[in-house]
Amino acid sequence: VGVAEDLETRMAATSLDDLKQQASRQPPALDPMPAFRSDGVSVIAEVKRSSPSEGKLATIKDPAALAADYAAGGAAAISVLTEERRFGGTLADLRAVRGTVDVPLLRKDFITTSYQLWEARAAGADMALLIVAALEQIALESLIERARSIGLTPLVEVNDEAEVHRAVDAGANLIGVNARNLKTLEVDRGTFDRLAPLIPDTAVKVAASGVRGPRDVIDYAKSGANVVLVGETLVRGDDPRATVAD
Ligand code: IGP
Repeated sequence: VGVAEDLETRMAATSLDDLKQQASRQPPALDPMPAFRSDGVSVIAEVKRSSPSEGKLATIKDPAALAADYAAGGAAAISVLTEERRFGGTLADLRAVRGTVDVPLLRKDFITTSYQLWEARAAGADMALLIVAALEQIALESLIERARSIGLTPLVEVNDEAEVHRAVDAGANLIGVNARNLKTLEVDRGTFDRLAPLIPDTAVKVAASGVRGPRDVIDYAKSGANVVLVGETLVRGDDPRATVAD
């Protein structure tokens, strides 16, 4: 659909060599894993303008200022949606956030090519999202490897049991359970409880989506989440800094 056209447009405008050049001018990528493995639950706070299920979530005039509030509130990492059509994000948002905060940054997008991984690194990302449901197993494996070779930490997202096995087989060590089914867009917070026991303890477990407040964070942590990823509740909240700190 539109997403593929957007990628083609960018590929026509910026060569892979140019991206590699830009990436080489970035400071080395940050490793989020030590913070994620530390005691207690870490928060990845997300810069999210819109969603397919809710439409526009908030008017984010300055993504960098929002990200600075997240970092001040204690976010261990920040996720930036860069998908334009459905989420209203851009790589410019990611670059703006990179210019402002020094916590690890996740590029949140539908990544299917190594070009997009280079785009992520060139824009200053430290992590890249890989969605199992959107990738053949061979592609998943090669994108995990490619991400690591670029210095990016891949966050591998799953939504059912078979996808957990695919993620583990592909060598993922940072696995996100998305409570929202990307096909139906429905949120089922029980998904994490069901899938977490299938994830080996050598991997970091991320619970993503549907967090309404501190209670849900505590529940996810009790079910074994090392990290929770929160978008909508933070961008809608009037004090994102205090909300992350909570
Ligand atoms: C954040 P929420 O319910 O807190 O806004 O969810 C995040 O989990 C969600 O944005 C997300 C997502 C994705 C978006 C999870 N996986 C894949 C786009 C693509």
